[in-house]
Amino acid sequence: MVLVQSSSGLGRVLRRRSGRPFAIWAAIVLALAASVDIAAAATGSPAVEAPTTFYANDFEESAGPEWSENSIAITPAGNRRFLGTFSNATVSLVLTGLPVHNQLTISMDLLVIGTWQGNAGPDTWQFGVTGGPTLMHTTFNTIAVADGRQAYPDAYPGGVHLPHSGAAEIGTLGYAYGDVYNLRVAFPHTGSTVAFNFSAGGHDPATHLWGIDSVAVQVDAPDADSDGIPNATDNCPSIANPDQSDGDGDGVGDACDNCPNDFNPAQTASNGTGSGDLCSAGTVSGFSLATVRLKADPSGKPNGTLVIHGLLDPTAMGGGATLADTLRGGFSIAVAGAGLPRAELLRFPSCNTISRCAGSGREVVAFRKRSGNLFSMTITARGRSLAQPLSPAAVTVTLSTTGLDQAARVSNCSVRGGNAQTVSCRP
Ligand SMILES: [Ca+2]
Ligand SMILES: [Ca+2]
Ligand SMILES: [Ca+2]
Ligand SMILES: [Ca+2]
Repeated sequence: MVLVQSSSGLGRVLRRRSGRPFAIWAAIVLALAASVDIAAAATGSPAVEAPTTFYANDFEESAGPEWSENSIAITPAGNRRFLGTFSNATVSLVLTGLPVHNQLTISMDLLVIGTWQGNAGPDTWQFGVTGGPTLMHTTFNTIAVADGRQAYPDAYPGGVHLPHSGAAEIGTLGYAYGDVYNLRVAFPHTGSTVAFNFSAGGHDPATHLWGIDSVAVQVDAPDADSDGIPNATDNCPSIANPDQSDGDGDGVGDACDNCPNDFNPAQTASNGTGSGDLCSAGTVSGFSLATVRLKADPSGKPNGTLVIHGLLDPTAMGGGATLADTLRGGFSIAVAGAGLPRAELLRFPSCNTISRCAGSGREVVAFRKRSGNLFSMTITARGRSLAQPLSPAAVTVTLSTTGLDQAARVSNCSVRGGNAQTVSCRP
């Protein structure tokens, strides 16, 4: 896998070694695009995502299995490597794993080689999406005879233009006749797979050849509220909020958050007021706390420990009849309070057993059935960044599952050890 900058063609051209899985290559392209966005955010400009280059190939190394044909030709002048040459063949490009999008843009350099006679042939060339739509169907004329005309840059039939009209290069490739056209077409598209086909028609294979170079496919993501942040990554997809501010860090932007000061990623609002249950008075909770203990590392290293003892009543929580139903799909725990350096977030993405589950970091949760439908829950999280001094007056723990937020609070906190090294809080 080699990424190179090219001074010609499409600007940013990504070169690909043969034999590497395409998905990995595409992922690196996407990661590269993401890093560009991060750089933009760091310099203070809005985190607007431009169309992302999903696929690019300049054929400097190989075509890859996404192409139905893999012959590489080299131009007599300039040693340009390109996919070709072809005459009457149909060449296809299949891309899979496209991210969420509503438009694709394909661009390429088309090399028209030999004695193409435009509308007089007609010497047609076309490309499109397999199964439709046709994106271009036109003719080219490489030999400037007096009455020669070509359809490009319009469609055939219909376009009547002088030979070479719209060409980026004329006669530069070292062939007796050969022009280069920079083609770029955007079209509506959704779905994770696309197949393109490229073909020419009615040609004498000895004198009418073509090839393509610097192929790139960009995905444009939908942005329903036009705030520059695509729906897929917008923390409030229906309200324009280009700053994406999220004061409580629950992943829901302030502009949409039904409890903007409380960590409640599930946005539960069962009381009919539109306000989230977590910040509404009188909401019944099936989650209560017995103790929360925090221990900082005296050296200041991220080696603190957090231990939470609580009680869960799945029936009262309303998330499901059983604990397994309630926690199916994973859950997260947020620990926050004035006097803590920052909110601590623990994630348990999959909990296939309700007896004991490991989290995504160094955290473990254990459940034990008590009476009726009541379960005790013990969470131990190590390697936390808890920095001294720890001096919370109260700690709020929010348990969030798919579609459910439940919070409990302990406000009776006592500090032990020098420099507030250990804190223990009870209700
Ligand atoms: Ca948006
Ligand atoms: Ca928005
Ligand atoms: Ca929020
Ligand atoms: Ca919130």
